[in-house]
Amino acid sequence: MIFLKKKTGQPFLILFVGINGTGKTTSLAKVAHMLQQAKYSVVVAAADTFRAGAIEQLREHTNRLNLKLVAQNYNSDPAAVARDAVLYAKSHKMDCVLIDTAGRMQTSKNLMEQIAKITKVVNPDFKIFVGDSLAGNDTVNQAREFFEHVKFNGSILTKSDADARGGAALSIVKITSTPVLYVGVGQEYQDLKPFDKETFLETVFGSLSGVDIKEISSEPKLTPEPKLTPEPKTISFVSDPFAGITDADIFNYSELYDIPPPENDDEAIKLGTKIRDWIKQGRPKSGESQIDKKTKHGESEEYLSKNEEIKDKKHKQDKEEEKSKKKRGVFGFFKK
Ligand SMILES: Nc1nc2c(ncn2[C@@H]2O[C@H](COP(=O)(O)OP(=O)(O)O)[C@@H](O)[C@H]2O)c(=O)[nH]1
Ligand SMILES: [Mg+2]
Repeated sequence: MIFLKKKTGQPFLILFVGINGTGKTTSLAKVAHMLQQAKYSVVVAAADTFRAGAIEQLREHTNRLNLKLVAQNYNSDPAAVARDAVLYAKSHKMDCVLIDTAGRMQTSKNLMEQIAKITKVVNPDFKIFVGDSLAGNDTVNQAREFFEHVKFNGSILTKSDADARGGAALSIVKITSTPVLYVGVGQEYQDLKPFDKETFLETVFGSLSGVDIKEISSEPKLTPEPKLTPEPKTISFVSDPFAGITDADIFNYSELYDIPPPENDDEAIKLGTKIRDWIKQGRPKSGESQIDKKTKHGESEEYLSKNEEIKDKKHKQDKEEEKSKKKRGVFGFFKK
């Protein structure tokens, strides 16, 4: 990108945003160092004219890195500082301008307006949100707010060298649909690493080196994924056809309709289904369902009783067949 812009003879402008203390200034210096290593010329704009010491801190970095710093006094207009830096870069045919900004103002509205003004005046090519990976959800909320006002292109997560799990990265990427570009891993200039998915996943979910491989291979199903998807109902059903049905209901239903214990899984599953239906219908006693049917369909009593007779016959037959297999408690045998 910088290379393409360089071809046009214009400097490439990068704006750094984020709240105080997250590591904006440090990250800017690291990026400056990285660009220098890649043989790009860099100008730095001290557009944080609000925080005491901010200009001196930046000057220390630019002195060490031997870079040009464009600065004015405290409380001067940051957009003017940024514009000065851009003019300097143009007149000196420099490749990049890195713009540091304030991280806190009287109110967050002031801050957002100030950044919006800088953006309007110099029109940066690239905007980077700097977030502290230690601050977790706070960082996510900051990213959300900054993104609303400054549609940044990507972020740098700092302090990943400390004991941070870094889950914030996931949320920021999701909320803003912009990538995490680099992570800060220390206070030296070279402590800026390209964001690496593998390393990141390892940081968030733990290192594989600490995991006992034997344990995993003996229980291959213990991967986190299946845990996330709810078990399909049929599986729990097969392991217990009476899941969700109380012993009392099984007992009452069996008494009411004189059902013997099931002989096999198939029978048990069928019985379980019947009991569930029976419960769903409000546990009607043998007679109740008739009345229901009658009022529903307006069928004659005669027809119903006839119908019931047939059913009854069949039921009796079934009963005879299964009488010999009579009850063995509430199907305790089923558990293999
Ligand atoms: N350990 C560690 N410290 C960092 C990192 N980035 C910044 N810092 C420290 O965080 C503090 C605040 O950084 P600074 O750049 O001044 O934050 P700013 O207010 O956003 O400009 C300083 O003490 C930095 O040295 C990092 O990646 N790792
Ligand atoms: Mg700063």
